[in-house]
Amino acid sequence: MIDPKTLADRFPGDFLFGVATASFQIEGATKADGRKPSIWDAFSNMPGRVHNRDNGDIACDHYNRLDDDLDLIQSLGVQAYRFSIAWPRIIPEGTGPINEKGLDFYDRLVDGLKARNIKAFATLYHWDLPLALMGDGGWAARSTAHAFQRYTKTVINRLGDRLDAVATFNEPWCSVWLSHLYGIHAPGERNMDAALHAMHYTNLAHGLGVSAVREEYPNLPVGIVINPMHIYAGSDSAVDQEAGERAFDFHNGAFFGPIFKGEYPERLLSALGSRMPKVEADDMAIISQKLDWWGVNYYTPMRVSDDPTPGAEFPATVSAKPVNDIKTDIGWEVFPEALGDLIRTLNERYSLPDCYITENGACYNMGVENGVVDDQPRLDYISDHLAVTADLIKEGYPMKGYFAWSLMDNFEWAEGYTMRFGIVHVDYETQLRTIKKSGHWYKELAEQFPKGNHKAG
Ligand code: IFM
Repeated sequence: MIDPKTLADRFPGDFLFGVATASFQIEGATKADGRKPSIWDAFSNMPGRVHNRDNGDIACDHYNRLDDDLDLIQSLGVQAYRFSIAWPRIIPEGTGPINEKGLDFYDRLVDGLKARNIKAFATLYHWDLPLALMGDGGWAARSTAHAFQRYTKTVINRLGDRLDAVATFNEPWCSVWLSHLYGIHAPGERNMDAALHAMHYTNLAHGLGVSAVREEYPNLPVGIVINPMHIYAGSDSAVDQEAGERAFDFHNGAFFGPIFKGEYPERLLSALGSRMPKVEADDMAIISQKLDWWGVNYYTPMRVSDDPTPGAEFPATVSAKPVNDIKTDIGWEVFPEALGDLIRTLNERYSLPDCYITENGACYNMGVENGVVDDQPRLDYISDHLAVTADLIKEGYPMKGYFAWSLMDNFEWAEGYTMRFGIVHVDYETQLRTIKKSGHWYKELAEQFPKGNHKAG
């Protein structure tokens, strides 16, 4: 275990330590104050989609416990809170009437953060698409990108004066590939053509969202949060190396290419371009507007080999064996070096702005014993990844902050409530919050900041 104060010495004094959550995962109150269903309400009500048929109806009941949860965040000594805004609370049908009560909730949230001197990092889309938009095709429809632009304008007009940063999307990889190709997340589609439409319209929505933010508050730092894969080829063979490049283009290039270079990767276009929707004349310019920052969500590396099956669909890869036997309770390989390799590779290939680690953390499911949650493996995971982050700062990469995923245990999507990522334990029967050992450790580190005189290294 790294001593938090020793680790703190490796970060600049203005480095931000924060905690992160997302609306659908914690809020509950899915029918309160005019909110209408999202695709995740529908998906979790369908048998066989979410473990145990868990849903977001109550979750952490954060909607009704806002002030106590803000006190909890403050008690962790952090400087920033990353949260997402639920589109179905703001424009419940996706298009049409605006729901003032939904905006009021986030007004209270942001004011509550300001009153506690905590920076507000908002994400506009963390997967809770208003269900009504599925009637037009959801993310496979161009009209959804325009609906997103109006939603963005509505939110920023109301909250933009008090936000410290805004992200358009959280993890487009998940809302595109995991949701439309692999069928694991809502809406559970398994179709490459649908996925390619979702890819382009998500990228377009991001660009339209950036324009909307800048029209309302030109000085509000705007960015996007991506979960890029650090891809290791399963062997040194030429076919596996080439498989690694294809995987890079598919998993990362599909988003980094248009956003940071104004173009889709060549390999992706030649394999799948004919199945993409029409790219209109201004689309790529809208998508590739310069960003103020970007967020990286990192948990585990991706290891791939060539898929030798004749006619295998792009990227034509299969999973290769993890090199580290240590896995978290959700089965993800622990490999902190990949975070460093990932940031180096992405900066080599794209010209990237300031970077925040907007999510990092680990799933361990130990419970409360005698009032204590001893989650030493999570503490080790976080401290090892922070050590890599400090190395990156020393090498000159513009790493500006770190948000632990997550503030508290919550609805882990298709895994329901069984998988726990919080640094605070939630008892879902009583809604009692208990700060875990990792949370106490993180507090000791975070409360060293801000410091005016820190030197990175
Ligand atoms: O819980 C999720 C979060 O919503 C997005 N990033 C990964 C986390 C862990 O799976």
